[in-house]
Amino acid sequence: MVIVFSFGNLWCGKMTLESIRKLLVDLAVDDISDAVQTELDAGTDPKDILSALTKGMDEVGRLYEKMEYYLTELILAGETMKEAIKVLQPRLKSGEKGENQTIIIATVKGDNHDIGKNILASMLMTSGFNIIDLGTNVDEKRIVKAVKESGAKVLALSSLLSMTAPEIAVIDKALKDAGIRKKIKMIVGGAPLNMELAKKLGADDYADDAIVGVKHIKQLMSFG
Ligand code: B12
Repeated sequence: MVIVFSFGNLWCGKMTLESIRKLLVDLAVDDISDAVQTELDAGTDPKDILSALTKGMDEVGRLYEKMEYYLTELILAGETMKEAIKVLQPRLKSGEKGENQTIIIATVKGDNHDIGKNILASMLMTSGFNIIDLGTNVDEKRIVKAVKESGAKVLALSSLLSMTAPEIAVIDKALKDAGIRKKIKMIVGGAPLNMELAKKLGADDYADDAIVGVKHIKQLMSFG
């Protein structure tokens, strides 16, 4: 009897996470918050909900590539994700404390995607870090200025477009030219990147999601 009950729960949990992924793909901007809240109330791990939402976004990206979705759908997907994140964000804690260290975060020049960056920023905030969020479409001059003025130990950059990934190398060079590259560790993330490319572009580290990103940033913080 107990076994049947547990299987039932497991099945239901998977079904509702699947329905959250589907609500995102269906661009259900008015229904997603309630669905996320219901899932949280049922005790589902917020990280699993984030993962279901991200899978939904990946599917939207695929539909866009296949030209079944267009820019309007991408925009609506962004709005739907933001509604979901409003409910989810306060529950996305990463556990350990960041002892008030400062991190600069930005999306690189030419890129206006900010959902992933904002998730990372709020997870870092709930971990006790001071966050200087420079926003999107940020050029190397603003980054150099912020590094000089803040004394931050980590620079976290987001790039979602293949076209804008080379901006990471531009920022690396600008920091070197300003003589401050060794003062800061640079971690990057976003769909077109991987560890190998990140290193080629001059970054110190890469993470493929915000949860792993927070862990890596804590490791980077312990440098000399
Ligand atoms: C929503 C969306 C949009 C929205 C963005 C809304 C917003 N405010 O951000 C809008 C409609 C504005 C948009 C516009 C465009 N988009 Co768009 N978009 C997407 C979509 C569907 C989802 C992105 C997203 O928010 N994902 C959810 C979040 C949670 O995931 P994430 O950003 O990847 O972040 C996670 C990790 O990557 C990581 N992470 C992210 N940053 C960082 C940083 C660090 C330091 C670390 C450690 C981790 C980390 O942690 C996050 C959470 O776990 C993607 C497809 C996809 N699957 O990525 C296409 C996608 C990125 N877009 C694409 C394109 C082509 C465009 C446009 C050029 C379309 C156009 N014709 O105009 C424009 C570009 C505008 C510009 N200059 O920036 C392409 C890019 C292709 C490429 N390889 O270059 C994609 C991949 C779609 C596709 N498959 O073709 N887009």
